[in-house]
Amino acid sequence: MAVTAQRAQMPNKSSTAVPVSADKLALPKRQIVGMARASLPKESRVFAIGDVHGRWDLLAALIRAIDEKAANLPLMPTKFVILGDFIDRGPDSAKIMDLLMRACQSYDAFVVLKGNHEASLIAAAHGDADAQHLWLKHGGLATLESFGIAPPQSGEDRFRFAERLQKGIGVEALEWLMELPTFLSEPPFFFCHAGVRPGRSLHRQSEEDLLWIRSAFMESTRDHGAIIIHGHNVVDDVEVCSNRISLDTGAYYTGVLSAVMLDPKQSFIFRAGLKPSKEPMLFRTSV
Ligand SMILES: [Mn+2]
Repeated sequence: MAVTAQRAQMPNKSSTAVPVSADKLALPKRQIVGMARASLPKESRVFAIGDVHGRWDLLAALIRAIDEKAANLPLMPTKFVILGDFIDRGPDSAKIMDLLMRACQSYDAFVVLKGNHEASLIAAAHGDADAQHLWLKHGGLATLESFGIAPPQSGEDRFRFAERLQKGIGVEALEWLMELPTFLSEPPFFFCHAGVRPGRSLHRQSEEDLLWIRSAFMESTRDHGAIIIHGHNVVDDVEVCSNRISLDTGAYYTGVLSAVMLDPKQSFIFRAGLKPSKEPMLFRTSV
């Protein structure tokens, strides 16, 4: 599968679909370094949502924006992908986890990927002392609070805390978290939480890299064999590059949650939490 980069093209002003220029968005042009000269092989559409981190308010607003957009589009098979890290930091992890679990159980087309925060919670619930320490330090306390679980008590054994965590979150939800996939391959796109190890086949990536990789992936300009749609590495604004689209706009502290719609003909970026003047941005996925 060939993915060829080309110079960035701003939307054609005669387009019927929200022709917004990068200037109007105050989006630095350097962020759009290339376009994906590729499209989904058949009539299908994918929406991918970046790191939610406990922000129910932003997730609800983003889903509303997607819903409004989708109502005006031609019908075609559609998938929704949550790119992981939907828990921690923000206040509503329990509510979000419940919503996503039910959506997954009800719709095959709704895919939730595992992020490093979900992996940390799983390890913490299995009594891993280091994971418990790191998870609580990096937003896990907010998740505990959302479930009504008390933080570790002084002198509390790590296994005792793990047991309380398991009970508080519930076996069903914990098993669901453990079984979350780490990637979704929809050529010419490949969805995962953090990114991929450059130079390694997409089907031989380690879970460690898919969930945690940072600069080795973010700084790579090589063709990975698919365009990687990911979160994890916070960017000032959605980055559309020739080999990846970065969707983690730091929702928890910036108040901006981002998503992308990938369609055979054209694609949109959605942002929830911005002022109304910032409209969805259009870019092309096929030429
Ligand atoms: Mn992450």
